[in-house]
Amino acid sequence: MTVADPHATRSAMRLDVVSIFPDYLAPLDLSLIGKAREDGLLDVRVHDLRDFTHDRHRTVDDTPYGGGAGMVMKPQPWSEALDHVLALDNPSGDKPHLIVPGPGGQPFTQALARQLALEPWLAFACGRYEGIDERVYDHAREDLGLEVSVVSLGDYVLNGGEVAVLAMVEAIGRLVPGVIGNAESLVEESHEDGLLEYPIYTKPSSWNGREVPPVLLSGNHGTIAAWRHEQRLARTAARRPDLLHASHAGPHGGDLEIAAATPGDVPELAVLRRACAAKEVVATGALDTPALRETLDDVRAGLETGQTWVARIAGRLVGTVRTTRTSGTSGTSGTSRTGDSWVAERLCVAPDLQGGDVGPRLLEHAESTAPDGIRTLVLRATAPDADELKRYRKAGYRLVDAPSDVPGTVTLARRRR
Ligand code: JCK
Repeated sequence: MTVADPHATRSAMRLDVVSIFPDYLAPLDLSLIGKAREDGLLDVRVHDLRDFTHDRHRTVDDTPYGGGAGMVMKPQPWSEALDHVLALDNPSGDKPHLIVPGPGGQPFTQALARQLALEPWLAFACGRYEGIDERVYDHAREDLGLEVSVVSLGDYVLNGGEVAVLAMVEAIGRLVPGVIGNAESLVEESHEDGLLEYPIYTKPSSWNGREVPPVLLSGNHGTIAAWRHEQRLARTAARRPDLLHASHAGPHGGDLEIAAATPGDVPELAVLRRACAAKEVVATGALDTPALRETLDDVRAGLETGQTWVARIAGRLVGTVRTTRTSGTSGTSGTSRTGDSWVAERLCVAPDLQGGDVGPRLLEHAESTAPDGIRTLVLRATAPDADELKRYRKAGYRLVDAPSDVPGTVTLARRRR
């Protein structure tokens, strides 16, 4: 007799793991993940890389070309192991997303776990020694057509990929529908606001002379919620100050105050500029972005040319823009005068506040400082993404076909009434 399966809409997520220490992955038989395998929600298969060697010593490593410490994993066993994984119970020729743990990979985060939990099939390649011959990655991508991601568990050095795979499979597996019985626990997690958890207590209310904080016994849910929020803020400030920003100060972080930059603003300004430069590097792939090499002295010197404006909320520097006047000319001869224009450039907003009103308010301020008689407002932007261009359009700016002195920079303009 068949029983209605509440999870019948999704077939088991398949997870293949290749390692020279398959026993290292034995914990995947236990606890929540082991139960999910029994329930048919996860289909985990562990493979021994040495089964794909052909010599008497089952060799998987060799010395590195170019010299250096340690040994490197040979490509051949990996190639055969991947062929085996791809052929196993796979009549329709589906392809897994190949995850290779490595100390130099993209960080494994809850956001990445959430993305990977949507995949039907993941394969994990556990390296050892100094890692795997680079050609295995190229072969998997280019010849096998796999998506390959090198992923790091964190900024410390392990001896191999196995522990990282245990952590990743646990983090990903618990996000697969049905693996965690209580769906509420997951709903709560998706309301993340970037603060650490509040402290938790259970019975007895007095233990070894230690009391549960009385507020938790008060039955006053409003007071309890406020106390828990305070605890989260205090903990985050103590343990993870990097997670704390102005948006946590409360619903009204304070008013936006715009002022002319002074030498005292230089250090904060340099940090903000660097955050924006890093985003440009990612967008353009230009590793030589000058803004990334800007020193404190450069930022200080920049205050002398044109006018730099800074925006603060509750004391925190959240944005900046620079305004200058240029003599406007047009035409290839460069002689026909069209009147001076007012240029706003190096508009930069703290990454966590982009898309809000800091950018528009700064731009509005920059425009309001344009002298009378200026007819053209120019906005220079470096490698704007589609969202930014949309915001500039909304502010009345249109892309103009003007030669740009800085590569990657685009020029937008609007007429002033
Ligand atoms: C996979 C082999 C060992 C040890 C060389 C690394 C500067 C290279 C990881 N978060 C993480 N830390 N470590 C790993 C990880 C380590 C691995 C393998 C994952 C395969 N090793 C190893 C030292 C080096 N140094 C830093 C040079 C590899 C994950 N995920």
